[in-house]
Amino acid sequence: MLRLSLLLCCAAGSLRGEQTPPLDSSRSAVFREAKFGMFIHWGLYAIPARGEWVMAFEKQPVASYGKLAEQFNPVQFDAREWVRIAKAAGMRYMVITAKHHDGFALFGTRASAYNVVDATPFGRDPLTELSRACEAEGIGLGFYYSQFQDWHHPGGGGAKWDRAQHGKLDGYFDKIAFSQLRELLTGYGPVFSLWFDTPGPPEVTRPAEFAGLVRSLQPQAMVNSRVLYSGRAINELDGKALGELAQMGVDYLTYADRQIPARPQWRNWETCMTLNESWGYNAQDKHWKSAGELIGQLVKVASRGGNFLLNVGPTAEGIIPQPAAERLEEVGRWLQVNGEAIYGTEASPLGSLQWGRCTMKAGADGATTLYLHVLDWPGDGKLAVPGLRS
Ligand code: JFZ
Repeated sequence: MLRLSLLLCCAAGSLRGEQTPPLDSSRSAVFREAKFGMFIHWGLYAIPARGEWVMAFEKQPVASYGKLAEQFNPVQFDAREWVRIAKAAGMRYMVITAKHHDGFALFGTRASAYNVVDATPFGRDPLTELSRACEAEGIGLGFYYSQFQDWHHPGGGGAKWDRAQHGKLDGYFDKIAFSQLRELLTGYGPVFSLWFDTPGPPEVTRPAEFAGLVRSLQPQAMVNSRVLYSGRAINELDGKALGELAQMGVDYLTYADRQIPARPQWRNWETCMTLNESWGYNAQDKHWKSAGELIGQLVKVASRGGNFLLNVGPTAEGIIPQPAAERLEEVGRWLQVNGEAIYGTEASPLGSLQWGRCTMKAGADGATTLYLHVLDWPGDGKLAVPGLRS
């Protein structure tokens, strides 16, 4: 499929649609410019290679799943190579699972021995190495942190199938979650974003404290809405709820996985997407999206004003699977040519178009640039751009 970006300048005033509470702030500029990031799901679950939910799906006892740590030795891990792949793909930031629901910390933490430095033969801290490699290349580094669900530490949230999981939620929060979050916010330089997930009931899961801790220790870090709301809830938020989120220190909305909102949004939001159908490495999953499909999704997300966070699931050896790397490279080649129509753009004011999608940039001089992404050339060769008065 042929994709072209045409450039069209018009002196129209504001072409933005209705303004909703924007969740905007001084912090947002870099995020809005960046548009495209790499999501990384990596942990002990890369060893069984059946996805990051394997422990829960198979109700594996805490002790036996935990033994995977003794095998975790990704000697081929090279932070600079991962950053090179992200950068060549045109990605401007990455978000990595510092701790997923299995409770295993992918960083050196004093709050729990269940971490990559103390419990594995590998003994290195991948987050330290990534933070250095990202800094050297000008890539933002954000952390996914499962603040509520934790299947390993007593009192952690989520389903329970083992006595070892029983305990007080607040005990888990105070001993593990807040301590580890503090370490992530103080030990790795500037943090691009905090990506909370599966928040649990707000009355007992202390969302304001989580957001507040980020705000106080890393004033520039972007906080996602999953500190309070699951992805599905995002569609139903009214102005009041959005105002409360902003008040809490939340900077952007995370839609449900792989979901792209039906209409343009002039506020900060992000869609996370899998390259195949899995987040954590899954050896059986060969359902890779084509580069063309991925570019189409990136354009669709940009045309509705969002960021696209595209996931890779590295192997237990520390390698980003080849089919993933190949597709990312191709997306990067497209962005080399068409990046101007993606980075720093906002949602299209043109509504749905017969032939493709549109992104927009408002210039300092009051002029507006519309980028037309032509996905299907009209048969008569005439490209109709509706709704322009100038
Ligand atoms: C969560 C995690 O459980 C999953 O393992 C992965 O990390 C993913 C990115 O996030 O899964 C979700 C969370 C929210 C929804 C669906 C799956 N949702 O709101 O539809």
